[in-house]
Amino acid sequence: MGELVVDKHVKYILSVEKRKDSFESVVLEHLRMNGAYWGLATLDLLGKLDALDSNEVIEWIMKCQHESGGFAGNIGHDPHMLYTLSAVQVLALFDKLNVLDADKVANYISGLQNEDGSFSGDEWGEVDSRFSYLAICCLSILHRLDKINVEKAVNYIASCKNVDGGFGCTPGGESHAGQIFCCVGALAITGSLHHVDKDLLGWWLCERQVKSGGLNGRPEKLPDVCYSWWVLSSLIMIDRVHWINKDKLVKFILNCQDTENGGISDRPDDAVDVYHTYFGVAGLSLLEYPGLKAIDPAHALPVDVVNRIFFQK
Ligand code: GRG
Ligand code: ZN
Repeated sequence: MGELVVDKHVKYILSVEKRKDSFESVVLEHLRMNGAYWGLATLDLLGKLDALDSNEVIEWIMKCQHESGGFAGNIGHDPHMLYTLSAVQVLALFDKLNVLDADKVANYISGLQNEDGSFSGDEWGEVDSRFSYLAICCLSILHRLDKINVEKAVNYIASCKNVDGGFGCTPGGESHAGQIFCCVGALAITGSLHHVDKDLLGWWLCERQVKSGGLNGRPEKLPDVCYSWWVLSSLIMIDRVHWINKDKLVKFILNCQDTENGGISDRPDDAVDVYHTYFGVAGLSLLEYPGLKAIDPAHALPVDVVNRIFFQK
């Protein structure tokens, strides 16, 4: 079996960052903030965050902030909860949360909580349990969870739970591993994991492992490297990670590397992208692959960064 080609992946991430007019960059223009989080978090897990000029990145991030306090995917675009968490996460990676007016960002987020405890993603109002996670994770990093009604937020997430133990995007929505990560993550951060039936959910999650060793996001679907994050982080948060075959999953992820030019794809032999490179490396970190920084399964940030936020105020 091949190894993780660390130097190639670092080179790949740096090249995507520089090639602002590349195909991938153009396609991802509106969510460049997410791309920045995926790329920079990957570099940090690989121990190479210093390969980039942090001042340039921070300056660009602050240009994406709106009057409302929320962040956009790029300069001149509209703010959304998705980009707001990514912006805060990247600042946390660089230990630069102090450049933020935390109350202003928290006001933007608390303004998106609805009467039933759910959250909208932006001013247009679409509701999804993903946005509950984004709000709770972001406010937790900013030490501002007191700005929302946490009890109502938790009850809304609990109402998205299904009889199979999983969670959907809204009450009654089909269980999906991505949504499960969001709900379990938000419940973990707020100390509310008693709402989860750990054995039932653990069973559903470990059944996501297919013959090749990879994980899928729902029954009957193809395996995909990004579920190494969505499924595995959830299993860890509910203490059931020993229910899957770790060695086979490591092999599946390593098989999705472009060993020549760097980067990781969703499945073996597909084209690589920054998103799957991040979730592949983050998955390997959760699997305790040697040489990688440990990652926190709830906040999706390296453990040393999370410790800095919560224990070194
Ligand atoms: C900070 C890590 C982090 C995340 C932020 C936005 C968000 C919170 C989480 C998204 C969770 C989610 C819904 C992930 C699923 C993404 C995905 C691969 C969707 C694909 O769905 P389908 O139906 O593909 O196209 P399948 O795999 O089911 O065939
Ligand atoms: Zn994927």
